[in-house]
Amino acid sequence: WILRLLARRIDTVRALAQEWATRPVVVGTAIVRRGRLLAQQRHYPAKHAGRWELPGGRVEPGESERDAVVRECKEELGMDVVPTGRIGTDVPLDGGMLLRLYTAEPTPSSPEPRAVEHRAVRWVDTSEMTGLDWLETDRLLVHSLRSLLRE
Ligand code: 9L3
Ligand code: MG
Repeated sequence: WILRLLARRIDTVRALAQEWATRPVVVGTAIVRRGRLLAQQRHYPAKHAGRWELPGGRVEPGESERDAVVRECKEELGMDVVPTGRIGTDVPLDGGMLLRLYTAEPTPSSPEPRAVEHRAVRWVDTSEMTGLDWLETDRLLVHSLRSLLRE
């Protein structure tokens, strides 16, 4: 019976792991240049308007997370970026999604960021970063970015 009990436990853990692994992912992007982080201010929906976030969005079906980072930075900022790694931990979002943070560098020929769908974009240093009115989910992540920025 102990084996049967163990088998049932393992099934439960496997089901949970499966559920977690298939949660839709929203990628966020930490773009750092000359010791400053790029932040953008949301314009919509109303409940997020005026709050600051890291650029990014939903990964589309069949798309890799890194490709989503590149696509979202192009759509939202008009920038060309290269993802360089992952940082921080996954943060749960409404609707069962997960926010997953990537680091990225602008390509040498990338245009300057423009607020295409957003209210504003800004390169911030550590103290400006701390003072911004971040979305709660992003505020949890920006602490892990301090080491990337210049004091
Ligand atoms: N979200 C939170 N922080 C972020 C990003 C890029 C997204 N840094 C949340 C806001 C939305 C959801 O994820 O509820 C989907 O993002 P989007 O497609 O509206 O950018
Ligand atoms: Mg977005």
